[in-house]
Amino acid sequence: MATERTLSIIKPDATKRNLTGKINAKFEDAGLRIVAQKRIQLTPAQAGQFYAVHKERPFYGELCEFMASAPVVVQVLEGEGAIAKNREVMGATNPADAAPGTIRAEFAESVGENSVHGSDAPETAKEEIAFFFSGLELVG
Ligand code: FUP
Repeated sequence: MATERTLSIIKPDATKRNLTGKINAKFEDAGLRIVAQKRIQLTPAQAGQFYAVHKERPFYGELCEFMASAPVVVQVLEGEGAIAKNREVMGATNPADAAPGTIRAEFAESVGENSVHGSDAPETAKEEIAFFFSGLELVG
């Protein structure tokens, strides 16, 4: 399988509870390398732009407010099949359905406040990485 890069976000519910290190350990234990990382505060408008694909969904407003409610850690994870591997490590969107040992099973508070985001396909990974990082910030 090819080496891939994927965009990950540690969300406000997790940064507020000081879980960045515990979540990063899950990525590293799974063989994903954190090749870029920064802690930033999004505005609701920036969160809305990032999640534009969901703008017709009933939870969109709440999702944008939540993503801007505290700092997030945005990161690029690299590894063999990194996109699918990261989604395995994250677990299902709703923590009630997430497999034991996954980030969402262990840390997520609800379907809305679910601790992490991960790109879902190669094309979205490319777009989402470019949304947050310049080429100069990706040192491998
Ligand atoms: P995921 O790819 O697992 O992050 O899930 P989705 O792309 O389906 O959803 C993106 C985000 O929208 C979720 F992380 C949280 C939010 N969401 C809700 O708040 N309620 C829902 O019913 C579904 C998603």
